[in-house]
Amino acid sequence: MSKQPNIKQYDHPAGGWGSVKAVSSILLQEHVAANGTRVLFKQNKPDGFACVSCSWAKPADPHLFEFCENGAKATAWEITSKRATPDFFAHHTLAALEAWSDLELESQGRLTHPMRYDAESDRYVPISWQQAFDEIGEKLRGYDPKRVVFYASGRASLETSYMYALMARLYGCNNLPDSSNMCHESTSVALPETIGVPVGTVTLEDFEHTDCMFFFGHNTGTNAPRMLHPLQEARKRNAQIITFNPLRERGLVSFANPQSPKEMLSTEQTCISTQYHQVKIGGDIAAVTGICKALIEADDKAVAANAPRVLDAGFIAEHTHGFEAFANAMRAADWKDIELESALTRAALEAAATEYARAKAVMILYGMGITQHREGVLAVQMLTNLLLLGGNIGKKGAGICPIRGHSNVQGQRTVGITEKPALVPMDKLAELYNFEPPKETGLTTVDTCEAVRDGGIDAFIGLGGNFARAVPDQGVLDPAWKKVPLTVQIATKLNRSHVVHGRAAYLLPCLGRIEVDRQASGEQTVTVEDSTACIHASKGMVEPASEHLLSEPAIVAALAKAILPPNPAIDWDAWVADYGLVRSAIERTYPDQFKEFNARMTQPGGFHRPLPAARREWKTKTGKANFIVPEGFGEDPDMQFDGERTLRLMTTRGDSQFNTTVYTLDDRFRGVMKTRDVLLMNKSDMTRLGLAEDDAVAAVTVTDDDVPRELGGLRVHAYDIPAGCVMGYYPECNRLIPVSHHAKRSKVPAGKAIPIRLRKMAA
Ligand SMILES: Nc1nc2c(c(=O)[nH]1)N[C@H]1C(S)=C(S)[C@@H](COP(=O)(O)OP(=O)(O)OC[C@H]3O[C@@H](n4cnc5c(=O)[nH]c(N)nc54)[C@H](O)[C@@H]3O)O[C@H]1N2
Ligand SMILES: Nc1nc2c(c(=O)[nH]1)N[C@H]1C(S)=C(S)[C@@H](COP(=O)(O)OP(=O)(O)OC[C@H]3O[C@@H](n4cnc5c(=O)[nH]c(N)nc54)[C@H](O)[C@@H]3O)O[C@H]1N2
Ligand SMILES: [Mo]
Repeated sequence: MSKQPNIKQYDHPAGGWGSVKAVSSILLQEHVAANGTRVLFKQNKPDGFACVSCSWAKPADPHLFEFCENGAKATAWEITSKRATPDFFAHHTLAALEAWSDLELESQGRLTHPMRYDAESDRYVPISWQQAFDEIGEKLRGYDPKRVVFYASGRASLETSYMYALMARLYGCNNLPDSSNMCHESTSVALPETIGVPVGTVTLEDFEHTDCMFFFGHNTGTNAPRMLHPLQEARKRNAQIITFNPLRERGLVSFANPQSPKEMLSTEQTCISTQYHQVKIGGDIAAVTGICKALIEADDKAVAANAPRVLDAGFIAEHTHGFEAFANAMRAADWKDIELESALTRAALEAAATEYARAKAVMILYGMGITQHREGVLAVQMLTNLLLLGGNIGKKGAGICPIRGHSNVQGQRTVGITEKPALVPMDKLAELYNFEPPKETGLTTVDTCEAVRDGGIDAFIGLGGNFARAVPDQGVLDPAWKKVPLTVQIATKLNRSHVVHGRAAYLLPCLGRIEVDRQASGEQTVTVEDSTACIHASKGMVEPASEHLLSEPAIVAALAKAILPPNPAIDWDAWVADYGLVRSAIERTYPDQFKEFNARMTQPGGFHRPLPAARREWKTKTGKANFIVPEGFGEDPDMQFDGERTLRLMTTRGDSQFNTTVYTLDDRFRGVMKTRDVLLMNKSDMTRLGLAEDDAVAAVTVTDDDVPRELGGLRVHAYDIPAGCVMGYYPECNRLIPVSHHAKRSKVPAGKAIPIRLRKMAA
């Protein structure tokens, strides 16, 4: 085996020529070069389609190319000319396909026909749509609704999502887990308690007014690259950007705008972060404690000296609850502990506090580095604590900005995809559709994993996504899926969740969002909600990948008709014929949020849902914005085995993937090329553990249950990362995460701090 290390630091800016090259090569790889460029012009435009990649905001006055390198990759991936036809399935048993990699499975291209699993030949075979719906309907009508799960990945439109959630509730359950359960659920639990809304308060306009941004645990250059434009503009106004991340992510270090001829033809690049703090994995609660402590103690001194206040005392008095208890906890925190837990110095944290105090308007932005921890909920609440000290919620240029994942994950929640009945206007549904909605809390993603493991479900329906691959503990769960009586997957491309299937299994191929959706009333438009709570219209423009595809609303309506008795209050066929009628139903269900939905959806920049917190109205139990007192620094209870051989593993995305969809093996910005089977670690840990560059190791999870969890064939490389921390790739490392290792209360799998040990393997 080669001993050549293939990890080389990438010194170029994010964006730049590397980005242009990556866009043209993916268009070629998917055989869509000519069509691809025409399509990219319409991406994220008011009269075009909403990008199928991330959920970042879409401006009212878009750039000529309002897409990024990774958005272009996602588009090329969907409009690919490759096809996974019945002929392909005739040639491969599922036992054989199980050995294929994620990249190989999805590389077969778009699914073209509805298929049913044939146990005798161990293959998927074509079936007519009608027969598929009849058979699925017959089975589901016989099951206990409480044992049926309706999963949603965050991509399907507001229209589809509303219909899907309604179908599940009419059927009789709230088992509506979604990708948000693995993602920003920590946000959805944390923010209602502190500021009374489940979503962020920042809008695109705030970027023009902020003078300081704190960035926690998000790899922006890779996962929301269009955000680099407002960041770059803010930097040009000399706004400060203060980043907390164990890795020096390229996009947060420097950026050259690939759409600016001037920057492309010169070596001009913008330095993005003005302070970069390489916090230890899971050290954010300690780091924010340090910043809050510095601010509160500086304010104490100002009060004593009768000098101008450091904190916004007026805001704290009028708008918040719990300040004194919080301030006392911060005063009592010991710098030694803060430094140890965060791996940052007191001086570094005081420097961050100084910028906070100097700024008139501060924003905090964050991603999975905050939410996917055992203490993810508390970590989010520490961020709101910090904002409240300076009155940085509900004013221009300030606020909290959870950077969402999937392009409509936030919107799915807005229209009812949730396991929590309290978040849904059940009385309204009861009144509109004349039924008794189920009251019991449904299954989350983690609950679903446990139920699959323990034989607790009869059927799993997946509206997109790749559940089996995205969740933890594959070693335990993969064999358990085979005992589930029925799995149904609505999808565009072949993935592991189709190969790891139930006893009866159906694969229902659907239109993607970029494709023209023709129904009885003509070509249809759908809508999505972005990370800043703006709703946008999206209209497909390329010909469908196959004449046999159905749209997602059509599939959901057909399933609903197959499993439910007729309901005079719902005409599913009329909804499919004209999605405007579904939007009217959404408006009737949520009249405040979706006023004049059909008229406003095409407004450039989208229309903004009203958020009370943004107006300093606090819909919390105390009627104020709440400070939350941390009990400690959020020590991970699963790191109790923290001996010197135990390391913290974070699983992250590379630059060339969308979640479980891997486009190529390269992670250009981190300089990891042609492989994902690596662990990046601190040189001192390697020396301490007797490991040399490119050594082969197995990672072994450290837990106290008796399930062995191990992943071999990984190569270690020295990297600029704090001691004790290791980076590996998602989804390859998912089998190392025990299902039980999830955030308290929000149940988000704690994929950012997995306790592991390394075992050296023969090379
Ligand atoms: N191109 C592309 N875009 C995407 C996606 C994609 O896969 N590809 N996925 C979409 C989805 S669903 C989501 S949720 C988002 C995800 O976007 P991100 O939130 O950026 O997700 P990750 O790739 O998991 O990266 C986590 C980041 O947090 C850092 N980190 C890890 N642990 C810690 C910690 O303890 N503290 C701090 N401060 N930082 C930490 C990591 O170094 C990394 O920079 O992106 C969305 N957009
Ligand atoms: N270890 C670890 N695990 C993680 C994470 C992590 O950071 N670390 N991140 C978590 C996060 S944040 C998320 S959001 C989840 C993601 O979990 P999922 O959302 O379940 O997974 P995806 O990989 O986004 O799903 C990809 C599949 O969606 C299907 N698809 C694509 N477009 C469409 C469409 O338009 N319609 C339909 N019906 N199907 C479509 C394709 O078949 C494709 O194979 O993973 C989570 N798991
Ligand atoms: Mo996500």
